[in-house]
Amino acid sequence: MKIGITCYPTYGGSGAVATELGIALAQRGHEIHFITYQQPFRLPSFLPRIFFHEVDVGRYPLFEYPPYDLALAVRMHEVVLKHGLDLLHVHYAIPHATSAWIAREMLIPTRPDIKVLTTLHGTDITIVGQDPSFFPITKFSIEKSDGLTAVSQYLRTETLSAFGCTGCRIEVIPNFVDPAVYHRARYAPQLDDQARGRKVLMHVSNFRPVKRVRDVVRIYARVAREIPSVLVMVGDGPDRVEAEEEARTLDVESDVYFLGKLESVAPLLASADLFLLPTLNESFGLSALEALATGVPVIGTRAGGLPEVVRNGETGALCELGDVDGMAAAAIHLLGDAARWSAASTLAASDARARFGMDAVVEQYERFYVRALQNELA
Ligand code: GMT
Repeated sequence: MKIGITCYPTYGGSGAVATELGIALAQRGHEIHFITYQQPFRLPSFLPRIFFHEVDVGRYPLFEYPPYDLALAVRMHEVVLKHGLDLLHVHYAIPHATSAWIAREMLIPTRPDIKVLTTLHGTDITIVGQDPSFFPITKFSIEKSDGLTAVSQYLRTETLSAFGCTGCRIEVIPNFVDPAVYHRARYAPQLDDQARGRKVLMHVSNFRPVKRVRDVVRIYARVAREIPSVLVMVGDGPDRVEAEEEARTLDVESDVYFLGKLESVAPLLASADLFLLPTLNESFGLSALEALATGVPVIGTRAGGLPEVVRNGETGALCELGDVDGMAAAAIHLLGDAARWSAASTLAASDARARFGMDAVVEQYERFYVRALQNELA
């Protein structure tokens, strides 16, 4: 198949999933065309059967807000015609599903058969899509997609109830991990703290308010009172300053490392003992899955789709939002007993592979595409 993929190319779970899906599909013989405003961050510069088409928004003095969604629609239209794409698969509804709908309308005279498939990732439904300024266009665009997938059961249910789109058929195709990349034994230790007997707690995110990074530092500060440990914070975003301030206030500053954005987190995850995700909401929690696959148990909240990923009491522990004491106690319980930690770590890696292994999930997408092209999704 010839497949166009559009996503947010910067750091973030939806862009990571879309890019890795494209790479995996190309390895399976499909021709993949990324149509984005910048080269996706997880896409290497050259791979066979993968093409990158940059969306240039252009500048004109009249435009205080350059119309990216229109430029994207025009680029999609052009790439479909020039390369004979079979389908456009867009990740994150806003504005990608809308641009794809416009492109498909423009293609009616020449390529009436082109299909538009949308994967819902989370905040496109739970936050941005429900904002009054976007609600009607989000509902319209998802209803106009030829096929819809959501990354968790939670997100499917939330979409159906929030948008009341009774006619929408949404299939759940979960996020996935490449077991060869997220593999503990593959990497040499990246931090010398373990050698010095200190446990490594880790958090990876975009540091947006939804991630509750202050809580990450608070949990760590309680754990550090009982267990010699360090906290490694990977990523960057608006709440980084808050987290740094919290570390100073709680007097743990010297043991909290802020590493900023990294190209690849897999080697670092392999040095972690515990992953912290005390999030407000998470449609899935790709970062938690990547940790689990690397044998790192996850301590977090019972939020959104996270309970579909983390097996509470087995591969980690999930508490109520804001229950810093509960999450710290669960972390101490796991880290304080080597046999308990080891059982959780082993199960985390095998469960992540069994339920979210790359090959099986990519096959699900392939079957979804074939059914779309054969008009079997309606
Ligand atoms: O975090 C966001 O604002 C959007 C999005 C992204 O691009 O990272 O994250 C969502 O998609 C990920 C990939 O499917 C999920 O793993 C995240 O749970 C989800 N984030 C939220 O629901 C907050």
